[in-house]
Amino acid sequence: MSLTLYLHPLSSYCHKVLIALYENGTPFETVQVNLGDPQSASAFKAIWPVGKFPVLRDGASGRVVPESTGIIEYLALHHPGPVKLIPERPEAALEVRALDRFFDLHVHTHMQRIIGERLRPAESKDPYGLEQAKTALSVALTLAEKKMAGRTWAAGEEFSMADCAAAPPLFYSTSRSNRSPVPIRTSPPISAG
Ligand SMILES: N[C@@H](CCC(=O)N[C@@H](CS)C(=O)NCC(=O)O)C(=O)O
Repeated sequence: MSLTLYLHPLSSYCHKVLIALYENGTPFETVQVNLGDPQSASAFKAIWPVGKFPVLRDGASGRVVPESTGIIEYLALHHPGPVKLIPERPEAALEVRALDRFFDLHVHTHMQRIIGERLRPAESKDPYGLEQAKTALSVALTLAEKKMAGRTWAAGEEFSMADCAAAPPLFYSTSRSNRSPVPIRTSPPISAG
């Protein structure tokens, strides 16, 4: 098996890459990273000193690919499957890449910030930063709602990397069942999962 994904099972950015792998039935194995365990953390940082997952290692090429978008681009190029994660038509590819950036930077980032606030120790809470993140997330969700209205998938009629980027933060932002930390609302409200 040439592909190894370094991940944590609760990591939403890892979910983004897992969606791409599963969608194409791409064979891979996993290494679970536990940053709380010094041995696991240092083994992982020897591969990717930044210490953020997911990271993909391709045993066939010896290549280490960090960053969820970079990993999906790498998979699309070197391990393509029946589902085109990046469309061939340049204009369609542009839309997919633009939405991938949108969901990472304007939805995922704020969702992480809001969930991260729950994990902070009481003496390190940042209510001002939390409010800023909630507002920014609400703006982004309203935009996403408008952009995706009438589309089957995030970027149009085909599944793509944009859906891999959209699904994890939308799930964590809107799911009641996982006790979303804040009731984020768009106008009109998007349906909660
Ligand atoms: N831009 C990165 C973000 C990755 C990221 O934020 N990963 C989180 C988990 S979802 C992480 O590694 N957190 C551990 C830490 O920051 O110590 C990507 O797209 O892969």
